[in-house]
Amino acid sequence: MDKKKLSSKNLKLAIQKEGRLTEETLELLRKAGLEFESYKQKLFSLCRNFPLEILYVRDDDISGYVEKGIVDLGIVGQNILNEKQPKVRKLLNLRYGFCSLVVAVPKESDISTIKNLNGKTISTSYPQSAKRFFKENGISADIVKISGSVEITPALGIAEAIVDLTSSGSTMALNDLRVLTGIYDSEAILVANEKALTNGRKLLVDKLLTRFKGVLAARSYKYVMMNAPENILGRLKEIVPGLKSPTVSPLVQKGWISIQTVIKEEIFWETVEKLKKAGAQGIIVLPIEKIII
Ligand code: PRT
Ligand code: ZN
Repeated sequence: MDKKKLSSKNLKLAIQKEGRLTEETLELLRKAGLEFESYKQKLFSLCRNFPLEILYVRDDDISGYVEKGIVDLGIVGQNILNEKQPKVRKLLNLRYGFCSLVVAVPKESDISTIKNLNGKTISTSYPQSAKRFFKENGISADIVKISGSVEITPALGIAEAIVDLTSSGSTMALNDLRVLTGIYDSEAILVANEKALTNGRKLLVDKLLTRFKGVLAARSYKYVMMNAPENILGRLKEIVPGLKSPTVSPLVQKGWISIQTVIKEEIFWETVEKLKKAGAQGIIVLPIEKIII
């Protein structure tokens, strides 16, 4: 790495170089208005319009770098935090990289509850998480650490069950495995070094955090415009209270108004149906670029 280019004044953020978190992490950074070059061979990037250096590393190394203060910030899966338990500060859930750590067994296995795993061999890349889970459930199992392809170990006769991450569930299905129970859910998290939050960098961290929150908030809302007869305004306000309250303006047509508001993505369709039923017309929906709260 070219040390001369790295400045101690800049904030440093470690992200996954190449993997399941990379694409959405880069998208988040770009949507937060950060300008930088990134291509696969790069080890780090300097932002042109923010005092930030982005370091591209393996996901397993991110929490350690943040804990040791090699970088101020990192974006890493909650699964890694649960497994390694680093002393870092969680700043923000980023709402991507969703997956779950689960216990799975071969489909034909007669194991039907986790209690049946007593005395059995379980392979995993998450030994600490697995050990904790089985201990909490009073089960004594032999945990074998495997660094990759955990899903094939039951077929190879190495283990009777596995503890592994799953998202779509297709890997489990392809390997004739069935999920017995979930251990925890995970998503990408922005974490910070404890000291980065107390020294002069705090201001920069806060600035970046506000930008990320703005991107996330915008993603979870839609901007909606509609026309409606004036006399149903009260009912519409109940259906869409908006961030504070909806913007209402009169239309040229007497007795009609135009309403502008925001609707939460997760309740979007049911809200639009309610609006139509109440008498709203010409409903226009727009994506929101950012919301600064
Ligand atoms: O090279 P590097 O060490 O950086 O990458 P890696 O290969 O160790 O990690 P990577 O890219 O696989 O995952 C990075 C992070 O993405 C993880 O730490 C999780 O936080 C998150 N994530 C989200 C996942 C998954 N979804 C996921 N499905 N990580 C791994 N998987 C695995 C899963 O274990 C299974 O083997 O993907 C496989 C396919 O899953 P299905 O259920 O979609 O078939
Ligand atoms: Zn990894």
